[in-house]
Amino acid sequence: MSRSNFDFERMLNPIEPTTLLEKYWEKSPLLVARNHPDYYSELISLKNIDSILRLYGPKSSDVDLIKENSFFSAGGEVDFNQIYQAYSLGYSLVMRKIHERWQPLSVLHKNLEAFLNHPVGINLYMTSKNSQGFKAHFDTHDVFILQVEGSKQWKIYDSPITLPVISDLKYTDKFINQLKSPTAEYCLNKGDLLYIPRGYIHEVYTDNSFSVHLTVGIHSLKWFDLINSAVTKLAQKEVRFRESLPVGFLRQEEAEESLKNQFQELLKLLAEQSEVEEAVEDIAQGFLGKMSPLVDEQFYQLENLEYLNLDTIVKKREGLYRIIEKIGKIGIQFGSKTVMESLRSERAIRFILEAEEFPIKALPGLADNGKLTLVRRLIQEGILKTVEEG
Ligand SMILES: O=C(O)CCC(=O)C(=O)O
Ligand SMILES: [Fe+2]
Repeated sequence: MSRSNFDFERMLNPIEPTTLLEKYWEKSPLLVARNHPDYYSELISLKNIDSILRLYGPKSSDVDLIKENSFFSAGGEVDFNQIYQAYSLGYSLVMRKIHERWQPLSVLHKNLEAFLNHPVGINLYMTSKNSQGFKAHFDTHDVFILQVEGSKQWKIYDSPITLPVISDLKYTDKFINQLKSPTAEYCLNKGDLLYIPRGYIHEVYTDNSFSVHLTVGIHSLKWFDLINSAVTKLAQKEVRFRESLPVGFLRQEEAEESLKNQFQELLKLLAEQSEVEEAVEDIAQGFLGKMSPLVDEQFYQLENLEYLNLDTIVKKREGLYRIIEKIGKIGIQFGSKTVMESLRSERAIRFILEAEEFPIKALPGLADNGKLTLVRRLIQEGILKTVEEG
């Protein structure tokens, strides 16, 4: 596998993905101190930040300036002319969904979603020295912190709720008021990584250095999401799930017993009749349908289609792919897009899903013309792209 872009494995290195998943995932924080300041420099560096800011437009709800929990433009969007002034007053700059604007982060983002099969969001935090953006808090998504410039101090406390959900955020103040001493204190230096499972309270600040880090948030799909999908799908077929609760069900004591009985019956029906494949499909469509757009070179690809020949080398764009099988057809789903082909292309499609990069002539099962037609179509759909030599 080419090392020219970041994926889950390279982001974690030298920790193996399996070690992270078996020992730390949803369980406990992990610091990877690398002593390799430039480890993440290909992803983004200090000099890139101004030009990326411009890609957000003059005002954006994805950009904020925060100092000890107060927003610089309370109630409004940040005026970009004020950003440098606010920063020098100690406000942290937060740039959300930066992967939608910056190609190396878009590639990391798509590689992570392809590996994890969970929605990912990447935000950037920049803080001047001796400052604090957010006060102590916990998040309801797991985070990987990638320190890209300077350093930041992290105090980590216990997790007051195991694997909290968004509605648990209302308890934040209560937990912060009862805070005991931290269980770990780390100085994250340039090139280091920190994993924090959702729920662990953390408090973050700079001392004598400024800091830029990326927060890679994993907004994982949960078992209750899958079960919700299963119920919703079954309700489309089974009218009993669509009937109203009995009129007056809150006040009639006698209704209580029959409510309980009917609830149990419906749960039994759910267990017997719901199809896990259907529920998974429902959840997959919701997730894939929201995949972020291509950020590089599609116009270049379109305008060079006529130069394709059998020796041209192509590869899949980074991201999550699924094979779609329907009667008499086979297809590829990439994001919200599904490209269906006749079964004549089955071997070629399966080959493409497995392959890294390949010359067009290597496609199995099709005549030369068919190979070129298929590749042209997949380039137009933003699935394949050409690999430039050299
Ligand atoms: O750096 C900060 O101010 C807060 C960062 C944080 O809490 C996070 O990335 O989850
Ligand atoms: Fe946080």
